[in-house]
Amino acid sequence: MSGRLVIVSNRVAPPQEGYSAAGGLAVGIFDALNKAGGLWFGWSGEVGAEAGAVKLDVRGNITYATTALSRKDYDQYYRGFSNATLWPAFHYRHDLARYDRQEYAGYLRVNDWLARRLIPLLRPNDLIWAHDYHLIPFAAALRNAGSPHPMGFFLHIPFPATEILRTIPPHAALIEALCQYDVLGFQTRTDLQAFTDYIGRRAPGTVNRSGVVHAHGRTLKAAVYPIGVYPEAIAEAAQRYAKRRPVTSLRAYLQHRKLIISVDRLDYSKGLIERFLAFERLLQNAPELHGNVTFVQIAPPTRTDVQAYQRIRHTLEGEAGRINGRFAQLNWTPIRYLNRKYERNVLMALFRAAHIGYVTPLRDGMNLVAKEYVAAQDPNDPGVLVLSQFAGAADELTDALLVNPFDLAQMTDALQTALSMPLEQRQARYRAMMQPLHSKNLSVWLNSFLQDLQRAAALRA
Ligand code: ADQ
Repeated sequence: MSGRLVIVSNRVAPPQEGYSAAGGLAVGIFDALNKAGGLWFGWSGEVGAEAGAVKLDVRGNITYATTALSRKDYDQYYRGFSNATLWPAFHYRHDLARYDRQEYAGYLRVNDWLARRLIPLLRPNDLIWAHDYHLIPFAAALRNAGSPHPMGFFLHIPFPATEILRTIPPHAALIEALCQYDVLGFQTRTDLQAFTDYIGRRAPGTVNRSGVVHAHGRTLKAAVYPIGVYPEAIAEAAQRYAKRRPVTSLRAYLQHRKLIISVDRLDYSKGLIERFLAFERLLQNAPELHGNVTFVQIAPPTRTDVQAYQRIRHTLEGEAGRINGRFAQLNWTPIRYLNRKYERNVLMALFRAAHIGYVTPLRDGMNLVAKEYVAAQDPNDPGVLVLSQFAGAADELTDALLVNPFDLAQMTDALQTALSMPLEQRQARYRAMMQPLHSKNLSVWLNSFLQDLQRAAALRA
């Protein structure tokens, strides 16, 4: 790659957490930076102390540049506009979104402030790649601060339909700012289509068939780059960790029982309540399953200081308790609900031990758990993926049992079908799903985005 890669993301994954603790995105970024060498810039995760100073930490090929946020910046930029306005609205939950002018001002202010802190660290040939909804105005802020660099942006979450986007009061300014990037990446064709629709009807501007956007006096590229995983590495980790402690003790508990597994951040977009209720229906409809199937839901809490997250946590605790109270036996708990993180490799081994991967978000940019679950399976005796049609991953994993998470009866049916699916059909579905996992793996995502960013750089030069 010509030019150094500079990654900008809201949170910089701390190097001491290491590779094995990282989620899919962090794995991808590590990989890109490790190969090419580069800088990773963003918030350190600290609030208050020493806000303002940029801390540099050089590890091998990668320089981590991080800064703390002041309490006010955290409240307005992160907890406020990013996670209480943009996140719900972009996930089609504008009923949960609130808008506060001061928070939006804080969001713009922090983007400006971060841009001014990055400027002294930049070199002339750098390529800048910003990630996610926290940083929509970051390119505009960098350009105002004098940066001539090529800049790309990848949106990890869905891009909402125009009428939903319009419920965010500063939508026009946000999209004008987004057009300051040179390359825009989306997870799915649906997201790109929604963006194209907004540009055509509201910007106004055009997006042609090759994804060339003309809007707000600029020419840029918009395209679909579905994020992937490294399927071989996942399969290898899933086997290697099969004999580790949490996996063996779960197996010992299961004995003959079938395992249904779900792993998510505790978030209202992930459809956990609907999932619990569909499992309850399964137990209600099929008494022969009592004592013979266990549903493990792993869901570490996130954004615990945002009200909507406190509410969903409370509701889920209530529902898990109620359903368990209704069906449990002395030696069997139907739902095992765990609010904690696990080491990545342990998760992969748990996926391999599960007969069903139960992944039913109400809306999700991609959902890497769905891909990880498939990649972790034993090819000779694979489990079945039950997948929401509203996860980006459903575009590629069409051989999953696709469900509408708003249709509880359909989800219950899918669980029942999955539990009794014959081996040959499971194998055929597994093989079909592995194809896109290989052909669109994580390095394809990285390389295709970076190639387009380099092309944009050549055009700017
Ligand atoms: P997330 O909403 O965080 O990501 P997801 O794609 O499922 O959702 O990625 C989560 C990652 O964290 C996975 O790699 C998973 O294994 C890991 N993880 C989840 N729970 C864990 C736990 N308890 N312990 C340890 N690891 C855990 C956002 C978007 C998604 C998009 C990704 C990547 O919301 O739609 O797919 O970015 O673009």
